[in-house]
Amino acid sequence: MNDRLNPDEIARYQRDGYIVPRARLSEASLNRITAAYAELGRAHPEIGLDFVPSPHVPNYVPGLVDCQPWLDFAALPEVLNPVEDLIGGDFLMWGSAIFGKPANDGKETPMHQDGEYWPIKPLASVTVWIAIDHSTNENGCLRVVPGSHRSKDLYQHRRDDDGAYTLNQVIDDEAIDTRDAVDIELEPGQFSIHDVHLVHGSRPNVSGQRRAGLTYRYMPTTSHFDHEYAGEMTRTMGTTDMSDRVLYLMRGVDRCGRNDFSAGAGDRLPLVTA
Ligand SMILES: O=C(O)CCC(=O)C(=O)O
Repeated sequence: MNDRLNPDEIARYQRDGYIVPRARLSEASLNRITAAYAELGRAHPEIGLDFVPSPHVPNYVPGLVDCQPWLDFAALPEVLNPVEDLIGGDFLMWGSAIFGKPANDGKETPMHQDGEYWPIKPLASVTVWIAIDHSTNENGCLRVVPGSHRSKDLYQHRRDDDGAYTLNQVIDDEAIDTRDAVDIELEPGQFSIHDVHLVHGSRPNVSGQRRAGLTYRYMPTTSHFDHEYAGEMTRTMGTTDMSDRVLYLMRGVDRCGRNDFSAGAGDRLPLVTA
């Protein structure tokens, strides 16, 4: 199947702040991801699978060193092509995470905007959210507020460290109108893409079905991933420390000329692009 986005899909992304492309991952790619996730769970029973940050960075989660597959998946052409259609031909990958949502007690992801805690100037990124399992209303699929990205405003977020959520930055219900929120239900191998300003979250998983999703964050290189500002955000807001975050140029060149591709040198794995 042609994995490029058509003009209608691009227009819907711009209007709603997210899209589920009509193309999906090949069966071979999905099988590789599913097998890698099973292996991660088998080799690391000590890791809480609700939220696995940066599986593509060795030892980011202490002891997790078999990270190459997770970097390889970030470079799948069937993922990069639609990303390029949305943000242009010059972009880098700076983040990944697995939101595993185990059956019966998978944690809620509170409503939030990703941009609240990312050190990117000007703020720009897309997230690709790949369904490893069926992702449904029952098992806590991604929920988004369509159009909430358009003003590019960031809502007031509250920090919540009590461990009930996958993330600690929360927009309180009173602050946003979630009446128009929609569920993004996906089959394994389908994926959604959402904008950095979009309000989104997901409910807890109280069903008997696991709901694992794999995410990658890509930003156009017209923006600057500011490592210094990242350190400042950690000190003042308590955000995850991204001051040494490794950046991978996925396509094109560094347009702004300020992105530091030497950061996190010891963590850098070889990037193999097709
Ligand atoms: O999968 C989830 O529950 C939340 C994912 C999310 O917030 C994100 O990818 O930005």
